[in-house]
Amino acid sequence: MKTRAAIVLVTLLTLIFFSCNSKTDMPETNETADQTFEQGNIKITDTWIRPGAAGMNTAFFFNVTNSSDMPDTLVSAESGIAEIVEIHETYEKGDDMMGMRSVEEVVIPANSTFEFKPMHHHVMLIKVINDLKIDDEATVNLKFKNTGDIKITAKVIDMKTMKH
Ligand SMILES: [Cu+2]
Repeated sequence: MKTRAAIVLVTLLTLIFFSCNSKTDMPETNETADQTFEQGNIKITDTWIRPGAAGMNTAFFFNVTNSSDMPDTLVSAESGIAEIVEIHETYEKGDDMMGMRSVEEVVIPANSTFEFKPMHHHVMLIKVINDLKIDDEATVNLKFKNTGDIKITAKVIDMKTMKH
């Protein structure tokens, strides 16, 4: 009887172990990559790219934290994944219509975090070279007036299933 109970127990524990284990082995799709890119007083986090088909437009999003007592300015973004890369802002066109347009630069105030997010500022990827599919990764170079270049990588994520 005792042996049987022990066997049942071992089987149960094994099952629990493997079911827990398979959870942690699941690919981290649909989550923002927890990567941080830091240089000087500038930290880039929450990088992600919206999926896009070759020849079409999509966008790149991220947060910038400036821990300096001085403002810094994002002056350009460069990447080989699109024919044209621009810094964009979203604005109200009137009649409840939203539009977007390119801006020369974006000032990141001192001691603050600035979010590049959908319906706000973003980096526009115009005429994507290859399909950008979920879980693909791409490199983007962000150029700041004071801090210089910060090379980051971003994952392609489906916005609809994002956790935040
Ligand atoms: Cu845009």
